[in-house]
Amino acid sequence: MATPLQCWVEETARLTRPKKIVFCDGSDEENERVLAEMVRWGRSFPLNPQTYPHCYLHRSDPRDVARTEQLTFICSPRKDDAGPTNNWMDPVEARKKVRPLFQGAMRDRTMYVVPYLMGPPGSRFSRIGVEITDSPYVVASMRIMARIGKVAGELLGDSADFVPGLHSLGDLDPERRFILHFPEERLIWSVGSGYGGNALLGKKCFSLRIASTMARQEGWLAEHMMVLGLECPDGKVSYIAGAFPSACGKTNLAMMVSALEKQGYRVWTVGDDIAWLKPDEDGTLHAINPEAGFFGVAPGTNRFTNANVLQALRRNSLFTNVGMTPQREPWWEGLDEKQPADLTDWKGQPWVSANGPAAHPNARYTVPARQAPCISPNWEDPAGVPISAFIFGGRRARVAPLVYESLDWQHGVFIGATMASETTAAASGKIGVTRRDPMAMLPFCGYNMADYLRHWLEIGKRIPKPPKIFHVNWFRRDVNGRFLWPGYGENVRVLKWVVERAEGRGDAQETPLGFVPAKGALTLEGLQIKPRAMKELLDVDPDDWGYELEDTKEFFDEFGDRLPPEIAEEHRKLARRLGLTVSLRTVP
Ligand code: GTP
Ligand code: SPV
Ligand code: MN
Repeated sequence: MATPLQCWVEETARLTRPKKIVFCDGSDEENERVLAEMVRWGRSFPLNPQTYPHCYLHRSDPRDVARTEQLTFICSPRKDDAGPTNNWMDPVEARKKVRPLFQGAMRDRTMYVVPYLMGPPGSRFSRIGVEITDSPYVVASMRIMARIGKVAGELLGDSADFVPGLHSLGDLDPERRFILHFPEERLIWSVGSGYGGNALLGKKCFSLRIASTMARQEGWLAEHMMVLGLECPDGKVSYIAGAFPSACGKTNLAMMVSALEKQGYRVWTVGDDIAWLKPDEDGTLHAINPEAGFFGVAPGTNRFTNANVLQALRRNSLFTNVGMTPQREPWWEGLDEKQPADLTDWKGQPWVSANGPAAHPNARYTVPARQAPCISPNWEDPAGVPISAFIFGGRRARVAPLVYESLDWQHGVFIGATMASETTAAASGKIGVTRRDPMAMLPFCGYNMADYLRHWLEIGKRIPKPPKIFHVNWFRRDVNGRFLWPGYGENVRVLKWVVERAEGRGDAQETPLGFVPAKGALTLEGLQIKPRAMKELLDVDPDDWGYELEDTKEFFDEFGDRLPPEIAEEHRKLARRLGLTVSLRTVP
């Protein structure tokens, strides 16, 4: 009897007509063959074998350099179940429309069958997926980002309990590109893109969009969050999970070199992009990082902003859409102060300033997590790590203070629900436009965002010791457009206060938004920052917040009466605390 996996593979082969099928075992020998095939495709090259052993540069199609949210769909039978913030396609229509794009799509290609495990082996959190793909670059990337091959295949056995994801590069034309999710069937179809979150199906497609629907049914959370441990001078490590939209600082925060290291504060990385969280018997919420690698934004990464990752990516790493030096080393804007001579740009042309930056703004490195010097000794703990605090943060030039703490869980969920951020190069489209992005999940929630907020409210009731919820903003600017806060390793000062507050210590002052650090409560020694800047960083401007209340009202009104009444209640309470009158339509 054929197993469910074999049946699906055969059916897919009949549809896509590959010249060969490879079942990936995840071995080193196999990896060498995949890398060789990747190089044969002509868009990938080995880098300097002395300084970057086992590293490759990959240049994706210039039309295929970021997630394409406008081509990403949730295909639940009812449009309302996808909700107003998702693109929706009827599942029957979706199949009819996209199936032809897979027909014969692998004719001259090898079809790789990649079983993978999201989460550490032996964990109750972990889940199995299988990606079928015709891209050797995707296989090589999946090998870094997830636990692929035997480890997953053996766990799966004859079971049907896996999330199938079918991926083909197609012809890479955005006109024929679709990233489809069928939450009811727990199925993913992706065609026409070879890039990141569009093509590495274990990442956003499974671990967020499909997993969020599983989590809702099963009583847990699948979140776009980094997870770090802050070690304090007494040796105790407290874990913080943080949701920030794409390219808003998760990786840099999770891997920071603490500015307070001499005082005994150190950061350990558990994950940089995705967290799966479950209530634990000990009464807290525990988190794992389902991934095994980091797919991080390269530009801006340097020995001051993220020395840990620079050290990690000197071997066994992939670089996508970065520039290259004559020594065949990867290069990107912000790596070092001086631009080297004779660079090759991300498109493979000799770099000239008229053509823009040498590295694409969304150029990325793909590096095994275990290579990071800051990796937490508990990062693969099957039980996960207990979370003391959540932080929500966006990229906001104005409005949001450096840090504030919610009054309680319900208010904290409201703070997450009202997150907003300026758009970045991680997704195609305009950059720098402020958009509402609840819990940094706008592009990643696999179901109606109103139901998602309800799920968050419910989960809180079921955890005896829920994490405290905070909001941060590293990106506030002064009137001249300069960042007020130095960011990066200095962010540890804020984390220190967060942990103190989570433990019931730390001085705070109440504002209409919640608690902000009291004067002197943030450790600022060794930091050159003017008291005026600190004041500006923590300022709550009633005009800005009046506008904010209007904007959130408009956003929430889209959900009609599906919006949890608690959210409307918090909106009303905030307006009252600010002395303003704005109320949601849904409020009776
Ligand atoms: P995704 O991988 O897209 O989910 O992004 P991310 O949230 O992990 O963002 P990442 O840490 O890669 O940061 C993205 C950009 O923000 C980089 O260009 C960083 O240099 C910049 N950045 C990160 N942290 C800070 C900070 O504290 N202050 C400032 N000013 N910039 C930051
Ligand atoms: C993001 O855009 O949030 C990423 C990169 O982490 S991608 O994998 O392309 O989604
Ligand atoms: Mn991300």
